[in-house]
Formats: sequence, structure tokens, C-alpha cells
Amino acid sequence: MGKFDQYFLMNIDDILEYTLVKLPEIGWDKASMQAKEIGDGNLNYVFRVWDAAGHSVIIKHAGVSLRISEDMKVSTDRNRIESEILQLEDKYAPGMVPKIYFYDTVMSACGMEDLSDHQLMRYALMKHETFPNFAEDISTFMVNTLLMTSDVVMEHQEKKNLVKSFISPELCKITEDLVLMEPYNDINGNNHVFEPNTEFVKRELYSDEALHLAVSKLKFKFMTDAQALMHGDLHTGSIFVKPDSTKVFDPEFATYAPMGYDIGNVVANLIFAYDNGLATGDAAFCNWCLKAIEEIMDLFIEKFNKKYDETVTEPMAKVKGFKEWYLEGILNDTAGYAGTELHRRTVGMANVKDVTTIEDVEKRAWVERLNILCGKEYILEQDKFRSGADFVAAVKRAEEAAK
Ligand code: SR1
Ligand code: MG
Repeated sequence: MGKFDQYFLMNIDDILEYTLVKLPEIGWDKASMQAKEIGDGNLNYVFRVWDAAGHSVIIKHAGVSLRISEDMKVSTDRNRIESEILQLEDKYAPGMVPKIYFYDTVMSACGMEDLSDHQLMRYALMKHETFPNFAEDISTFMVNTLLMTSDVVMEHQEKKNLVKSFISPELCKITEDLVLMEPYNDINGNNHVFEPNTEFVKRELYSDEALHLAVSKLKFKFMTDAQALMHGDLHTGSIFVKPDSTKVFDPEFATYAPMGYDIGNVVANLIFAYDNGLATGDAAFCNWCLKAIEEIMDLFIEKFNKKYDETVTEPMAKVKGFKEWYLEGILNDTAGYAGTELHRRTVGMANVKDVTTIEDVEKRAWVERLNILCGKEYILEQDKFRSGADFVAAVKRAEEAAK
């Protein structure tokens, strides 16, 4: 039996050996080969392997428990799901995801394109860098990957097979609990609430029954509405950027669910970048963040309408008025799930560095209240958000109200 014929958690030396076994065709210069763990997520180990001859690759390796918590066990099958979805997304949004070289269901690892010439978007945004093509790119990615995998376009048998293949109950449960429940009741004691806002969180999130009802509907929609194969964790830590390139990665939470979950994640995470700009007084960066939100939503709507007309195959989806009804539902969901993402990243278990690194206590408390109030408006008044400007206006209202 070979060393890699049975699962174990690999260290740096194992990873070097493993890379040679899995990717011999690269022609590695063995003597200068090095590996470094560069993972920044909550779940997996990510290694960059390179040599002096200019070869490099990323090896992503899943452990049996999550990095963020030893107690949380998740199937290592997530690596297969991720690799297969990246291959599918490359078909619908060519060049917008890293290339997959292999995946290995025994070691729960995959090898993929090294994107070291890009930056992780969250860190670039924390340096207040801006990306002129981002709205164009991410709106294309979302329209192409979401609409093309929906029942409106995809042949229904093929779609149902994808639903079956990409269901990951444990990862869905993380979203159902951490995003769509715990921020509103801290039922499992996982929440991280910024101390100065303790009373505010109790009042605005834990005690608002109308909010709880609206979130319970979003939770059940997430669990039961297999609308499209969404990425499932489309935050700025799942996106690599260069001024002229956007690459989406890390779709291990992908599953069939409402399209608005992905779109709402993008909107909310740009608001976290905005928070950082606001707390540090960078007006130009703040303007870019809001402009990006506005353009993403307007471009999504424009491209969705065009692609729908070009690609719809389902006869009943061609009935007059259906497209408009379907898009309204997506926009409602986008607002709703932008709201839940704003809340869970502010008070839940998995926070974001854009906000947690804000040193000024008053300012951090202020932008966290902004997130909470903006999220509530998105959730409670979902049918008010029909354009990019509508989404932005709520941020400005919350900014004032949170003072
Ligand atoms: C326990 S995992 C916490 C979060 O990290 C991932 O990136 C997902 O967003 C998940 O909700
Ligand atoms: Mg991730």
C-alpha cells in the first residue's frame, strides 16, 4: 500500500512528496522545492508548492475537523464537491475560476492553479485598493453560473442530477445554523458580540419578533428552494483579484439554493469594506465601495434579462410576466440574504477582518450598528430593493441611524 492510499492529515513534508506523486508531469526541480501553508479560511489547509524553476501549484487539503473549531466535524467529501464545481463554473464563466489539475477523494485534496499574481480581495480592500473591472466581472460570473444551472435554462433531469451530486448536508447545516439562526438567538453560544454593542444586539437582533419571522422564512427558503447551483460562500475572501482579473474560488459550500444567497453575500461583503473605509475616514474608497454595489446590482439585472431571453428553454418560463416575477424573487432574496450575511459576520461565529481590525472602539461599534440596521432593512423590506441605488440608499440611511 502506498503512503497516500489511506487518508491522513498531511504536513509540509508530506505535501512536497504528495505533489511529486500527483503532478510528476510538471517537471519539478526537486532540490529547490518548497511548500508553505497559506490558508486563511475557517475550514481547510491550503499549501503553496513551488520550485526555483518557476513551477508552482496550490494544494488544498481538507481535515476531518474544521480549523475554526476542533469540535466541528465535516465530511472530507467537500473537496470533491469543490473541485467538480470549479470545473463546472469554468464551463459557464470561462477563465473566472482557478484551473483544477486533479482531485483525490482518498487524501481529500486537490491541486489547482496558483494565483499568486492576484491578491485575496478582502486583504486588498483592507488596504483600500479598488478594482475597476470587479462589478463587470462578478455580475457576469453570477448571471452565468446561477441562471445557467437553474430550471429555467438547464434540462430538468440534468439539473436534478446536479442537485443530488452537490448536496453536502453538513456544510448546509453550517449555513443554516451560523447564518440563518444563531445571529438571532445565540442558541449554541457561538456568537461573538462586540462588547460596547451588547445591549444594542439584544434589542435589535435577539428581541425583534418581526425580524425572527422574516429570517425563519429565509432559512426555510434556503433549505427548500433548489433554484440554482450557487457558490454558497461568495465573500471577498473567496475571490482573488488583479486590476484586470477576477477569480472566484473556494465553492465548498456550493449547493442548490436561492440565487440571491450569492448576490447578497457580494453586496454585504462590500459593505464590510465600506465599514473599514468609513472608520478610517477614506471617503474616496467608501465611494468606490458604494459605486461597486450599485453597479453590480444594475449590471446583474441588465445581464440577467439579456441572458434569460437568449437562453431560456423551459416553455412555462417563457410565459409573459414570468421573467419579471422570477427576477423580483431573486432581488427579494438578494436583499434578505445580504441582511443575514451582514448580521452573521457582525455578531456570529465567523467575523470579518475588515471590521474586527478597526482599532477605534467607537468607530468599530458604529459601523457594526450600521451593519445591523442596514441588514434589518434589507430583511424586513425586501421588496423595496429593485436597483443598485436602492441597495446603496439603505447603507446611507443605516450609517446615519447608527450614529
Ligand atoms: C464553521 S465555518 C464558518 C464560516 O466559514 C466559511 O467561510 C463559511 O462562511 C462558514 O459559514
Ligand atoms: Mg472558504
